[in-house]
Amino acid sequence: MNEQILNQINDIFSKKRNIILIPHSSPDADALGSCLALYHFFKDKNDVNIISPNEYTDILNFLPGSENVIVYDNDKEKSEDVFKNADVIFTLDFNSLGRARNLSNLISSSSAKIIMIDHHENPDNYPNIMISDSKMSSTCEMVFDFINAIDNKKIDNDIATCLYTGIVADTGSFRFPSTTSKTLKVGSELINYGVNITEIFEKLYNNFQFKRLRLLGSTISNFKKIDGLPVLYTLISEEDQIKNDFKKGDSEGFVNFGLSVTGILCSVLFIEKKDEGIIKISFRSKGDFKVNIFASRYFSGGGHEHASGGVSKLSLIETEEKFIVDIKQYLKENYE
Ligand SMILES: [Mn+2]
Repeated sequence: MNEQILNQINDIFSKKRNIILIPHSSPDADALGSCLALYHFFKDKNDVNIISPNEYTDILNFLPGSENVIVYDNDKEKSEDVFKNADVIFTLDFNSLGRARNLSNLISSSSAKIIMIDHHENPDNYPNIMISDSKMSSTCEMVFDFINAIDNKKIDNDIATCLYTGIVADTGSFRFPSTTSKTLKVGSELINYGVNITEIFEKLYNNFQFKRLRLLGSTISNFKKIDGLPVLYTLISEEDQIKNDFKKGDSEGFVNFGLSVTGILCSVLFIEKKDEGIIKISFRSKGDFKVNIFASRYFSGGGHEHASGGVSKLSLIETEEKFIVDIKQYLKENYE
């Protein structure tokens, strides 16, 4: 954070503020961890609310303070009241208002100062203060720097637990290429605040229902290879979801299994969402294979070079057929 931004921030928080912290829709550990860390940081001297656009996986309920999160979909009236008094809005772990879904109008029509902290590429120009760095491992790593720049004595066990969880989740436990020596240093400092790393690992990764394991089994059996391409893909139909009591977040990480196969550089997961009339798509890749350009060109999506999302309004089978044609075309144009 440069000095000019730090001065602006210090100026804003020189008096008591009504603050709203907003993660992207269906928040993950990084988005919610960032919100909750800032919640603990600001709550002594300010009025702070966290509003999530929609529900999220109950796996994250172990994060300290999560009982205070307002879910807009479940509590519209309260959320709108909170917006009326807001002085400052943080948008965390996203950089285009569309990612806040049904909250985007409330954000853009608010007179509050908007502060973005985010690590995705190509940020939109909506905030008053933009703290954006796509080289960062996670928004939580950026929030660590943000808090330290303002008050380096303020991090406590609650803040450290939220930040550590977000960093672990976004870096695949310090494995992904976005992990730098500084990321590990931040992790190490957070452990010094008493973070229980084994407990966080257990809560995040060993905390599922039996049916989720069955769903993982069928998702792995469904993986298909496209002849001659370093690509695997798999599908989760509506039927698979009903059979296995699918809950939000259950398919988190499934797509990564495709990349465990020798020679595979890209793995794709299609999830049928009949209620929304769409197929949700997750793209993962490694090495030179950049998946964000493919996701945006063919499936109205985007994200990071190695981790992107997209959508299709076709049926599951039509989406699969379209994908096979598109990925062949894309590889021919870009990698031959
Ligand atoms: Mn993130």
